[in-house]
Amino acid sequence: DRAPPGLERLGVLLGDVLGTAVEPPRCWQIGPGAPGLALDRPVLIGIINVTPDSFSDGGRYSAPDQAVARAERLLADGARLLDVGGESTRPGAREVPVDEEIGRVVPIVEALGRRGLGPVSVDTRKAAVARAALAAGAAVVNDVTGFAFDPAMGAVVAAAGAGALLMHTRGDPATMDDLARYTDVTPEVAAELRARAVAAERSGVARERIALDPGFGFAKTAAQSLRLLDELATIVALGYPVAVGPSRKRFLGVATGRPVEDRDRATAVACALAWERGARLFRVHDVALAREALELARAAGGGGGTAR
Ligand code: HH2
Repeated sequence: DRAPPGLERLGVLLGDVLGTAVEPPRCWQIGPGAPGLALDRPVLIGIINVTPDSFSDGGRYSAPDQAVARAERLLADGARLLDVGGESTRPGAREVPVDEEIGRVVPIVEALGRRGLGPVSVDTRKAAVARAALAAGAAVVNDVTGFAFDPAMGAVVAAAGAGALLMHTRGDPATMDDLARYTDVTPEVAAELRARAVAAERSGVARERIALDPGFGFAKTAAQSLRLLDELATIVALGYPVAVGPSRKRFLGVATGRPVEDRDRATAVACALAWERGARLFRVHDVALAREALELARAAGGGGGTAR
């Protein structure tokens, strides 16, 4: 249900030249084996952090039975993808050795698969972790470095025929705060994200399996994240499905004065604003609340994502 690749590329080029939006993709192909995710309604991505140190929910879902209960709840609330992460990527976080990360993530992916819970994405920047999680049944690799951290990532995802969620950041958790320097944040993030998408395609990942995420809070100040949220249509105009991950992040605290444990309402509003600007995928902790806000945004008819 998409235009042929050549035509689509021409559309993106024309969109760039004329400053207008291209026909947005209707489906994000993930896989193998998992049906594509239709984008005519919001795709809620429920977060399952199996890390001891994530900034808002560290250590709560590390045992397989806890993660399974969490997954059942997220799916009942309306999640259409479950994002399992074994390494915290917040500023200053410690890098987790590959074997330790595999030991955290793979038993959870297997436990979810045994119970038919999914589809599952694995939140990792390491190709060895992605390979193990994909072999265990994951359908998507969600990489906060957009496949920049590990040069083998593109080939691993391409070989598996999996979906690729490419997020924008700069540097690593130790350096990213210092790299939040932009003349004009949105076009720079758009250009860097497009380069990541092109690199992924060159390593063999099919275009229709790629989704992009501006990476709120990653190598961005609060003001820059807010600006990117407002100008999200520029990212949407690249022609890929767009995901956002505002959940409980500091920029919401700066805007509302709320502490991290009281940011789910602001998260839901941020999702609705992002929907209006053309985002279709929403990575959140509180799926039920975000879904309600997104149902209203969709019913109100916004969401064209027209670039300004
Ligand atoms: N944010 C986080 C982790 N992964 N993936 C995508 N695609 N987009 C995001 O915005 C994103 C992400 C950070 O949030 P969280 O998982 O809650 O915390 P931690 O990194 O401490 O595990």
